[in-house]
Amino acid sequence: DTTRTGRWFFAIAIEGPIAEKLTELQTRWLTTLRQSDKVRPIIANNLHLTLRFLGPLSDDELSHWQQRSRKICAQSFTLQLANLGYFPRAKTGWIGVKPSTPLTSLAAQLDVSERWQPHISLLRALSADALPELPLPDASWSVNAFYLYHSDGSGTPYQRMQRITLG
Ligand code: 2AM
Repeated sequence: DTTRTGRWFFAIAIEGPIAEKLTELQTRWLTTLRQSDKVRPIIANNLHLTLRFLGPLSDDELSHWQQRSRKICAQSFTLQLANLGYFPRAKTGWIGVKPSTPLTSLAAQLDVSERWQPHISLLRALSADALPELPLPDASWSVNAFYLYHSDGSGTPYQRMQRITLG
C-alpha cells in the first residue's frame, strides 16, 4: 500500500525564474562555507514552501485531506523573498518570505500550527554559526496554486499528486 509510506505535505512549488535565482543563491551560499563537502543543496525541481506537513497517511487520511483541500477558498496572492535563516536542529539553511495575510489565511485553512515559519529550504546538512552576508534576490511573484506533494524518501524529485488552484 504505497499511500502509507513516505511523506505527504501541502506546499507551494517554486519554479521558473524564482527557482533559478534560488539555485544561484545556493551556489553563492556554498562558496561562503569553509567546509561545504557534506552540505546538500536541494535540487531545483524540489524547491518548495511547505504549507502543512502531513507525514505518512493511510488511504482514509489521504482522501480526507484531498477532500479538504478541494474546499479551500483562497485568492491568488503575491509572495516576496525575505531574509536568510537557519534551523539548527534540522541543519537546514533557508530563505524566508515576507509575512502576508493571504499566505497566513491559506495556511490557517490547512490547520497549520502557531509555530509555522514559512520558508524555502535551500541547503541540508548545513552546520552554521552565522548566516552569510549575501546579496539576496529581490523577487516577488504571483502564486496561483499549491500542491499536495508526496516524497518517497529516496531524494528523487517530489511527486505532485494534486493541484489546488487559487481563485
Ligand atoms: P523543511 O523544508 O524545513 O525541511 C517535506 O519533508 C517537507 O515538509 C519539507 O519542506 C520539510 O521542511 C517539511 N516538514 C515539516 N515538518 C516536517 C517533519 N516533522 N518531518 C519532515 N519534514 C517536515
